Order: sequence, then C-alpha cells, then structure tokens
Amino acid sequence: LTLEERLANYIVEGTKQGLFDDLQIALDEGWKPLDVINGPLMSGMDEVGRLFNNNELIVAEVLQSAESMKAAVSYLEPHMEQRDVKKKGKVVLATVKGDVHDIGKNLVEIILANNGFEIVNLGINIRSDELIRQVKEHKPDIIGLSGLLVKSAQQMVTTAEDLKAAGIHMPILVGGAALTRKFTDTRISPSYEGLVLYASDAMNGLDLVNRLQH
Ligand code: B1M
Repeated sequence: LTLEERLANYIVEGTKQGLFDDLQIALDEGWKPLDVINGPLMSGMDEVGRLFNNNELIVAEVLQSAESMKAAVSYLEPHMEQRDVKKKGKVVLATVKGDVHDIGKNLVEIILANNGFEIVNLGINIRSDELIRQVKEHKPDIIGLSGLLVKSAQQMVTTAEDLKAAGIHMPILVGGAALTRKFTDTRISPSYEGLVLYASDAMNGLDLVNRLQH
C-alpha cells in the first residue's frame, strides 16, 4: 500500500498501530499537517461514513475510527503553522444540542487557535440556555456552531432564535456536514439579529473570521 492508502486505512480500520510512524513519514516527506488531514485522513473518514451508511460498520467501530482520527490530529497539531501570536478575538465554540460529533469542531478550534484566536470550546450537545450562559460569561466576538446531523441544521435555527431572544447579536459562524450555504441564508440568517456565516470547512471558517476581525 502507498503511504496515503495506509493513512486512510488507519481511519477505516479504527486502529492506531503504525499510525504515528506513518504520520511522521508523511511529515518527513514534507506533507503539510492540514493536507494530511484533508487528504488521506478525511478520505478514510468518508469511507467510514459510506460503510456505516451501508450497515457495514456498527457505531462502536465508527467510534474506533473517530479515536484514530483524533489521535492523528493530536499528533499533527504541534507541527501546524502558528501564524499570528497577537490575539485577534475570542470565539465560543459548540456542537449543537442533540449532536455528539466533535472532530470537525475540534479541528476548527485548532486552526483558529493556531491563527491568533482565543477559543472557549464548550464541547458537544450544548443546549441554547447553556450556550447563552457561556456567551454572557465569556463575551466572545464570534460564536461558532457545529452540527453533522440533518436535525442539527434545524437545531441551529432554534439556537439562533434563542440567542436572538436573549439579546445576543454577535456574528455566528456555522459549519458541519448537514449544513449548506443555502440553508444558512434562507433559514438560519432570518432567525437571527446578527451576521450568520457559513463555513464549508475549517480553513474557510478561518478565512471568514479573519475577514471579520480586520
Ligand atoms: Co455519525 N453520522 N452518528 N458518528 N458520523 C455521520 C455524520 C453520518 C453522515 C454517517 C452516515 O450515515 N453516513 C450520519 C448522519 C446522517 C444525517 O443526519 N444526515 C451519522 C449518524 C446517523 C450518526 C448516529 C445517529 C448513528 C447512530 O447512533 N445510529 C449517531 C448520532 C449521535 C448524536 O450525535 N446524537 C452517530 C454517532 C457517531 C460516533 C459517535 C460513532 C462518531 C463521532 C465521534 C466524534 O465525533 N467524537 C461518528 C462519526 C465519526 C461519523 C462520521 C463517519 C465522520 C464524522 C467526522 O468526524 N468527520 C460521519 C460520516 C461522514 O461525515 N463522512 C457520521 C471528519 C470531520 C473532520 O469532518 O465534522 O464534517 P466534519 O467537519 C468538517 C466540516 O463539516 C467543517 O469543517 C470540517 C473540515 O475542515 N465543519 C465546520 C464542521 N463543523 C464546523 C464548524 C465551523 C466551521 C466548519 O464553524 C464553527
């Protein structure tokens, strides 16, 4: 197998045996950490999603794949470029209520933190009232919401309404597999007082918040 195939396979198989050695080989060959994540590791995760959809994997196996992905991201994180050290702004991040997927959100955390943002990561399955409490406490410049399930897209609409009702109107960055720009513009934006930005991936999220803070 090629290095790329092996890297994808660690995620599909949900194993860490040999993973770090191969990640190090990729780094030594000059791969950028984010290209490893967005390339072979993500294609492994897409394959996991496909197999899961076809009932060829059970949740416990998908969880193992998630563990491998998290371990790989942790290994690569110290090798990522740190751009601005000057603090650009504070972001409160959460996966919305009813949703426990956190790999994408944590990737957003790493990328924003490496680029000068202060991150308060609230975790997964965060209800609006908890989010509102934390936003009032931390007073961020931006709120970041992640969701991967179809129902999470609807939950973002509800969350936006709840934030609006609480008098909160700082920009919201939304992302996650079940979301689209169209859904964001037609359903989430009209439910909120402030700006709602849709990010297709973590790097796009960084671009958007960078533009906001300039
Ligand atoms: Co779940 N799961 N899962 N799962 N899971 C999906 C999402 C699914 C598409 C798989 C499938 O059926 N093909 C499907 C959703 C169907 C739907 O609603 N349309 C699904 C399902 C059904 C479920 C359960 C309901 C299964 C069950 O119990 N029967 C259950 C739900 C639990 C719940 O949330 N209440 C469930 C559970 C799980 C595990 C716990 C086993 C595990 C998650 C572990 C964890 O996160 N700690 C898991 C996993 C791993 C997946 C897949 C295979 C991979 C997700 C992932 O981590 N991708 C996923 C299929 C797939 O996506 N291919 C699937 C890698 C990650 C880096 O990508 O999070 O998309 P992603 O982030 C991207 C972008 O979306 C974006 O940037 C990232 C890239 O740079 N992004 C943002 C994300 N958040 C952002 C926020 C931003 C900006 C960008 O700003 C704030």
